[in-house]
Amino acid sequence: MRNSFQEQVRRAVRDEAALRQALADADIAPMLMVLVQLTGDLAILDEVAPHIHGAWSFLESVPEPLKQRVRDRLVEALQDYAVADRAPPPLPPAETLQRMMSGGVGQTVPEEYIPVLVEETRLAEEDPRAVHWRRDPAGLPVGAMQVVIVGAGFAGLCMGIRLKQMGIPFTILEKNPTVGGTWLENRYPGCAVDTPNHFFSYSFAPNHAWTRHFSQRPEIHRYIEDCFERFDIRRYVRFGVEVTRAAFDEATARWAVTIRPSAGGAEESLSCRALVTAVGQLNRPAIPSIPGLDDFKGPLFHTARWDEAVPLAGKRVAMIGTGASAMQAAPAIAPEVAELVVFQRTPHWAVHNPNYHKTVSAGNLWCLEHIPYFGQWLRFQLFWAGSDGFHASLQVDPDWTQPDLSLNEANHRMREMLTEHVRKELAGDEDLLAKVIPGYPPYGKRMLRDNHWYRMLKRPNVTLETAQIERITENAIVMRDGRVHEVDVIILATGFQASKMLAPMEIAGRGGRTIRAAWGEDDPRAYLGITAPGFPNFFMIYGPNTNLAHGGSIIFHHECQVRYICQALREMVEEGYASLEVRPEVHDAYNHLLDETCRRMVWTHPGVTSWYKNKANRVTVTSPWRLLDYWKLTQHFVPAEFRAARPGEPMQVPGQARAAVDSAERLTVS
Ligand code: NA7
Repeated sequence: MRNSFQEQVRRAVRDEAALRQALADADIAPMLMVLVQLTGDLAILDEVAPHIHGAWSFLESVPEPLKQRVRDRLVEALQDYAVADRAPPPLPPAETLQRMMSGGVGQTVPEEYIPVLVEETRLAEEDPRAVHWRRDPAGLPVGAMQVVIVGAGFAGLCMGIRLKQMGIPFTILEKNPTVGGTWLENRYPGCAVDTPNHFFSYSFAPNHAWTRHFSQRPEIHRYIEDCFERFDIRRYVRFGVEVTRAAFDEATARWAVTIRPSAGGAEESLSCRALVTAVGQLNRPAIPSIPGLDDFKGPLFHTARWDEAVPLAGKRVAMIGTGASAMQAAPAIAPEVAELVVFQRTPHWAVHNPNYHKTVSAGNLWCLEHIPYFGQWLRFQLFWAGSDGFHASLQVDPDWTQPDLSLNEANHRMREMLTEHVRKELAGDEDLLAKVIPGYPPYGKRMLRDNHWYRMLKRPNVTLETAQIERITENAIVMRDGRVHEVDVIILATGFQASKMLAPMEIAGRGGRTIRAAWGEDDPRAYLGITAPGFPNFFMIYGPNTNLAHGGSIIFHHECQVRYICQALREMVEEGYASLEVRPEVHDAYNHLLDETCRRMVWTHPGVTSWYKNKANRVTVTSPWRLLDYWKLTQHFVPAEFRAARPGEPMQVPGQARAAVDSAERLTVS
């Protein structure tokens, strides 16, 4: 750590002109944090902080002379460290960190967040989420813990990296010919991430070279590929094989995983001690059951199965759906098509972010690469900008007087702010405004980022159709009111079968009971979204109720889940367990609490349908917890919440059995 710090400092000051040029062009808040960390000078923090009004870079109004002082002081501090060959500064105490963080984002960062922020940003340790053996692994049967991971996307890769670090043998099974998961499959024009990229990346593998704040698919896919190479995980992947079934054999306490080549061919069986699914929630496209869909003679495809061979230039194109995929794809193709008819069933809310289309400035790129802690502090800011800030505003106020439109005062203010943006974009087009403003509260469906959507709707070659589709013919979409849209191409931006989690795999646990039997068609449940009773040695990443809809990055959740699973596997190896299974009462208490919490939140609003919930209006996909709470819940694997068995022995609760573990209590315990 010391060496790399000094090396970095020396490199930073090698060319003072380059350093000064970069600082002049870089974000002031992370720069200020670095300065305070290097110097311990809280006076400059107090001077600058009042001019910072939020965590996004565009929310500061620091006067130029003050900015220049920060830059000059930082140059001096770096030079001082370089010349004196000083050791890196110690991590400031929690109180100082809280003061720094609060100043850096212009809001009070509560004390309880400090540990998760220090961990996420790696301010104290290079890789604080690595799971280490508590006993000498040389004397443990580590090699007997064979793990099969299903899926080579972000989640499967993270799991593979961690297992490799622990020396646990594993194989990743991937249905596609290469890595990337959802970032491989979704190739539609305009496909991009809507979580800021310097946070939407592994904490242990920051990428300082993102060219945009919200990168496009190819760059994200490249990052995944790079991580596969960097951590040498590709050689553990079997590509082009699909898992059809996995069955737990109680006699051997092992999973038999049936695979078949994606291209067709003979089935094969693999045996493993533990099975981890990393297949995502948005894996299987939802194809709408519109009468006549199969009669259409022109090209018709789903956004996640984009047909690059179909030229769209000069064509009349229909896009059905106005969710996140349509929001990105439609504005990307609108300029080249002859006509674009967008079929909206329900409008979505979309928020404007000035950084959404921007590239990362040259100054920021330079500082990320050269200045110690700059990347960590930038990550902190983005974490804060997009984490739990809106969580409180998504709770229903039972006394609120406009419950159809919003949930509470803060949510209503959000509604007004979002509406104001649309109004401005549509510049007086009241008809269009009436069509695109949702009747339900903000965040009822996934909050989208305005990808110049409203401007696109004003284009002369774009029509927003809000009537109901009746049927599709060989060359047209016919509306209920009899109007006909003749089109050449139909694009289905109709989303995914999110509630049908893990489908179409058949997962059979104890007694041959399948996960489908346990969950029904669309009612998945799990403890912490990770593990379910009746399914020993089985773990899910991005399982039930782990999607994030109030903020955050799904990669943060993946890392929480992977750490937890690694701890569970460590427990098995160190204690010599052949099987481990969550206690039903622990699972049930957790899900009861989860359902109660969801019931008070925006996603169960009666005026909204979304992929977050099932037909019975139960939220099955999305997490109701703050990022902080989920981090706490998954930080430590608790053996007493499980039953375990050594080979040939009956299942029992390890150690001192607790009568019941109260998830509510765990939620408040740090
Ligand atoms: P979404 O967000 O599920 O959106 C699907 C859209 O398709 C939505 O507007 C639906 O309208 C519409 N839809 C679905 N079925 C039909 C039928 N039968 N007729 C008309 N319109 C229909 O999927 P996306 O792919 O955009 O995004 C999924 C997630 O991927 C996204 O949130 C990110 O996390 C990444 P509805 O709103 O149901 O009335």
